[in-house]
Amino acid sequence: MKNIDSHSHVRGESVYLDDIPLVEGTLFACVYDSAVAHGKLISVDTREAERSEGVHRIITAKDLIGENQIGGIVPDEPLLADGEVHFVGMPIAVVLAETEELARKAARKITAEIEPLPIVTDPRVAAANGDLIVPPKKFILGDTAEAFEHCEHVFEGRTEQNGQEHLYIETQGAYAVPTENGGLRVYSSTQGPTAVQRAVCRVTGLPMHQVEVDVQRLGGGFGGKEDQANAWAAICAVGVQLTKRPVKYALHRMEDMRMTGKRHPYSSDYKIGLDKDLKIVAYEVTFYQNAGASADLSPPVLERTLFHCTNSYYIPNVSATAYSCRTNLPPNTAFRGFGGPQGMFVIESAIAHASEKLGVPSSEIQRKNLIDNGDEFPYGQIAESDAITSWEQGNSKFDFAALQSEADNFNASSKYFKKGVAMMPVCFGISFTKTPMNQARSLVHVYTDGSIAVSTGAVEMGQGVNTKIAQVAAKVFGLQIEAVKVHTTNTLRIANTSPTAASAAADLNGKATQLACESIRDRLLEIAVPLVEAETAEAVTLTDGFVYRNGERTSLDWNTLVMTAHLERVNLSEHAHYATPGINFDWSTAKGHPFAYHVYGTAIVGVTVDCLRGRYEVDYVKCCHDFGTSMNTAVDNGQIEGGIVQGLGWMTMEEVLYDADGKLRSNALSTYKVPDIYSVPKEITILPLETSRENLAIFNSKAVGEPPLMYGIGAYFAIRNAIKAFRDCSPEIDAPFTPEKVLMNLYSSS
Ligand code: MTE
Ligand code: LUZ
Ligand code: MOS
Repeated sequence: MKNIDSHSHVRGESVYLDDIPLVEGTLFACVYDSAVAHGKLISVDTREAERSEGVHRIITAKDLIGENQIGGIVPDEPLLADGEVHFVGMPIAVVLAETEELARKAARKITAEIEPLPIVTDPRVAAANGDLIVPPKKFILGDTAEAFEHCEHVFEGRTEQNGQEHLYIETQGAYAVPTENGGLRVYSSTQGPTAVQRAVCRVTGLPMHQVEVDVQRLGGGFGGKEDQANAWAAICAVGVQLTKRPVKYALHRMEDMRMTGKRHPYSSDYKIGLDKDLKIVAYEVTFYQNAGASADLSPPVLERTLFHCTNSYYIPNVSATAYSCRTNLPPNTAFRGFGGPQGMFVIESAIAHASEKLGVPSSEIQRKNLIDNGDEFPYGQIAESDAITSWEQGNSKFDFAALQSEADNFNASSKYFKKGVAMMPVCFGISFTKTPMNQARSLVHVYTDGSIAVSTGAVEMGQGVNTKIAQVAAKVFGLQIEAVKVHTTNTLRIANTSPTAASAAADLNGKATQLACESIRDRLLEIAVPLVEAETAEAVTLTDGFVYRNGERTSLDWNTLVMTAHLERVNLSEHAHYATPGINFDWSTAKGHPFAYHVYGTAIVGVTVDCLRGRYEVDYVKCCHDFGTSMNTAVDNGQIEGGIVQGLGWMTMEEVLYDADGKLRSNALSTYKVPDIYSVPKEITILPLETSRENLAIFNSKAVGEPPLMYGIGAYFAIRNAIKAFRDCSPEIDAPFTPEKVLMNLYSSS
């Protein structure tokens, strides 16, 4: 089963924001943003820009009719700077002009007088200043103080990890069109149509029923459009409100890189205690999250760091503390894994540290501590674990020991090329950690020609959710997928959506679609019973476009059944709601059962380091991954491959660089390197974990969007192992492992 978008993608016919035909009279927006990371905004001079060719209007904070606020969790983010600027790239004014070029030209003529204030870019400095976004969060299990006293081995250390640019191929953007009586239709490249609707309503003062948000698909989001699509839609909406003309703004790549937030960098301290059998008895960790200038999604990202701070391991005594630190950088935001990867990186670092000091392979410590059924996570949920099975099945297929000795043999005879291998287990919780967000709706129409239209709250961003939704409807009605069309994500058809995030879109929206389709199917079957002379409704089913009675095909086909039902005035539409059952979390005790289930997997990553140049290649990533029962292996394998490569990029070559003035230096693709076709692993092998466990996923098909990214962490430690094979050293743990850093570690004397 192919992705239903594959043909239109290949032909270039898929519609993205920039492909939407423009309405006559459309104005183009361009933001004038701060060149200073922190300062008092004394004045903005727009006079020359106003006289610039084609300029229709310039907007600053004082022009807003609604609230100058887009902070969703903490109200700390003005749409346009007012009185102060907090980061380089913060929007100050908006030019509206007749063409895109003229808008950009005019924006360059704006100037601002800014009185500099001290700039903080380091989260530890922010924490020392007491500048936190929210109060610190803590997870505690057992008693670490007591446990450390009885540990045979205790190791302490510090790790650094950098951010990551989302680099969705389609940049951020929106197009807002006026509708009658002061309403708005907003096309947005967003993962969260309702989030956009709320932000638009807040800055315009309109009620939500006046604002329609429509999303066809995204050219990638990766979390970067969960919250940060809001600003551009809000800017366009304000433009429409003030000019009564349609307004479009699609960011240029460098604007996008400069003005939007990224994955959160973290600086962390750890203390790990093991007993003589290499069991991890105690783990203490403190995370300093670099949140940037406003909260955005930093608090829930910070929480997920805590949820995943022990990765796939059971540790009986844990004390984890997390600080969200306010700095003068663009607000950092959701990025595939949502803080989980950052938590996992630190425990893997602590294990690597212990392994080095004890002279035992990391894999031995990892294996001894994998979480088992019935073990408790630090947040109180009891594991239904496949950590051990994924490790064992992966190992019996790929044979870590053999791969390790292959590397050792190679290293023994190679002076300037060294191989390194690492294992990387992953355990990722599926559900929004904020329980109320785990709900979705689906609207299904069966038309009188038998064709089916489905609308849900899920946004297609390349991950194939529309294909899965279409598969759900086709399966329930016993039809081919061609009978189903999945329509745009639209707030008029589906209200109050959670963003497409947390890897849960197919589960939540698929389940809602299943419920809607089943209701219509049951009504149709009731009509079918007398027509096929069946005894009961249970005796009839829908398969291959026909009604079956007691498992045998009848002459009643789908189209006839649908038309007959319509003539009998049966409702052929349904709007269903799904809410994940059985989940909860209580922050007053920091305990609960937040996740519908966990996704497990184990990867083995092998690299070769060129020890003259510091360059490296990833030879293979071999993983045993828990799909449950995949609905679509082509889509799911694509998610795994993409996730792995994105994770490798974060851990190895992608380096977000801000200077001390808070200015982004890696501000274009010439200075920010992402994996290309030459740097992807030479081999990716995916072994589906065989498990028969029931779960809450759609048709038992587990969420796959985010978990594979964390296999990429294995590459960091594989490179580190290769360096250690070159010379006896203890490289500090500071990701990403760029070739420059590798080279320094190969030769520097420290
Ligand atoms: N795959 C593609 N091609 N493009 C994307 O933007 N986003 C990832 C993942 N895979 C993304 C992707 C992220 S961050 C998430 S949360 C999930 O897809 C969201 O979709 P799902 O819930 O349908 O898995
Ligand atoms: N977004 C969110 C997420 O709002 N809550 C989450 O728990 C989450 N998890 C992963 C990715 N996005
Ligand atoms: Mo993904 S970070 O949940 O958008």
